[in-house]
Amino acid sequence: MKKTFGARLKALFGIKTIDENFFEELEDMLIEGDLGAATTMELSDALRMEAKKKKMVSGSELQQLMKAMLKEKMKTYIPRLSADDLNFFLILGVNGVGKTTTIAKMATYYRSQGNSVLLAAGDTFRAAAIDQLDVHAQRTQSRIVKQAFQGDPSAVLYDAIDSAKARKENLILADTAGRMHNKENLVRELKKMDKVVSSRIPDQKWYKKFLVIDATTGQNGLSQAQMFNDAVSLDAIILTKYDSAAKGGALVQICDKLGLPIAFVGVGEQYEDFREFDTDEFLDTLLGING
Ligand SMILES: Nc1nc2c(ncn2[C@@H]2O[C@H](COP(=O)(O)OP(=O)(O)O)[C@@H](O)[C@H]2O)c(=O)[nH]1
Ligand SMILES: [Mg+2]
Repeated sequence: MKKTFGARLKALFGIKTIDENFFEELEDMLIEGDLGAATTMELSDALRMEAKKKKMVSGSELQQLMKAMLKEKMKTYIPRLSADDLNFFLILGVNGVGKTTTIAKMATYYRSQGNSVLLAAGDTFRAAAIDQLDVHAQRTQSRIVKQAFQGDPSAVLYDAIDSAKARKENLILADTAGRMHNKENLVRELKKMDKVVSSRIPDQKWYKKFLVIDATTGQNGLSQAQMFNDAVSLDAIILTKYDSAAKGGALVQICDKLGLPIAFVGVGEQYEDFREFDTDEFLDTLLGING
């Protein structure tokens, strides 16, 4: 079996001699691990300096230094809800990344904290998407607001806000389509939804936009984040499928380049396979520390 990224880094940091070969191998590995050229060079330059400054430097010292540097680039944001105001979470991301599954997990998570959750079926692009959310609504005992297939997603969100206000529910989790006939349509639709929600939600402070990123996607995650961030200005990232990914280096780049924090991580297909993001845990796994 092919070794995971963390296991390979661990093996590299375990070698006795820290020489130029070591740094070259490290750079290749970081590039392969989706950390991107800029972050890779910044890290390897800093580690080289450290190795030069001290005469004897161990691999594990460099590994810890690298973790500290990456930690500075990563922020977490664990969203707490207002009990008295209406909170609105717009869940965005390309097709298949795990948006709908994540909504069901979030519904379970926030419901267990005593919130009343309403799901909004904003993915009207695929007929099956509405049924899928319906099933999750039943299983998580959440109410759902939906319209017919191919309806206007912004109208669904609008209705959901009115409905939640009337029922005094305090959290709306809105599903969205990750795909349209073309990118221009998608961006237009995203901006329209954002405008509708902004104008209808009583307090902007409680409106948050999350981008779902599939950990198995690699480098492409950065361009996805850039596209959505340009369209609607994101608040945080949710990483999914971290159970099946050997690496999550693209996340470091997203945090570094766009300055976005990470909220949650999905680690399986069950509702309980959902964690608040923990930077130390993530970096220890990524870098093969304590692995
Ligand atoms: N292993 C694993 N699978 C996941 C995770 N999150 C979602 N999935 C699966 O990914 C597939 C697509 O999920 P879905 O929520 O429909 O994606 P959407 O198109 O973005 O709404 C489904 O088969 C999910 O079960 C996760 O954290 N781990
Ligand atoms: Mg979906």
